[in-house]
Amino acid sequence: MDYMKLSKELSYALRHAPWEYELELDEEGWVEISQLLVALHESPGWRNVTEDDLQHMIAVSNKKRHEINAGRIRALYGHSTPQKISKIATQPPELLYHGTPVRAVSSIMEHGLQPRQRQYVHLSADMDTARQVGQRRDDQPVILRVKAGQAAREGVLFYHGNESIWLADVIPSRYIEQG
Ligand code: HQG
Repeated sequence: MDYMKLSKELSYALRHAPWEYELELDEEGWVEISQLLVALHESPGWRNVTEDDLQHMIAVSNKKRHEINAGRIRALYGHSTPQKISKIATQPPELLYHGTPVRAVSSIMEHGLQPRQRQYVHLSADMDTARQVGQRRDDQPVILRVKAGQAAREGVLFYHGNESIWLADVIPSRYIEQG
């Protein structure tokens, strides 16, 4: 089985278009695995997918994008569905990072970091992760430093995604540094 392809399909279903699979995310983004499997089994490529395959897909992935608990599965970040996934705000580390294409920097320094198509702004816990995120769009991305601790103390909300990804609401540019 192509577990990377399965992971992409699940990210699409659980982050962006659950209705295409006749699924409804609960407030925290969970769906019943049994319901997800019914939907997947309708498509010829995924007729034989089992819960064990979903566990294996998570285990072999280079990023922790999904989690399973008590017969349910959800995406940990990345959502663009109209109803915002509810998260518990948490104090972040003092510094977080954001990798972005050169062409986006002037707009970010003017308007702050915005969620754009997603529900939350995505930040990286370390520069390496930020570089990888930025390289999806630019070979030589800019790594911005976000004064997350200070922003949180002054009222910006941050949420834990996984061990290397944090989420936030709009981050005003006064908390963002270049270079
Ligand atoms: C940019 C992937 C202009 C922002 C990654 C980014 C991540 C602005 C783009 C996760 C802006 C949005 C999310 C502003 C933000 N003006 N551009 N004011 N504010 N932007 O894909 O953070 O592999 O929605 O810099 O690894 O790139 O799918 O966010 O370039 O963790 O699991 O607008 O998605 O994870 O792009 O990536 P995205 P992102 P997966």
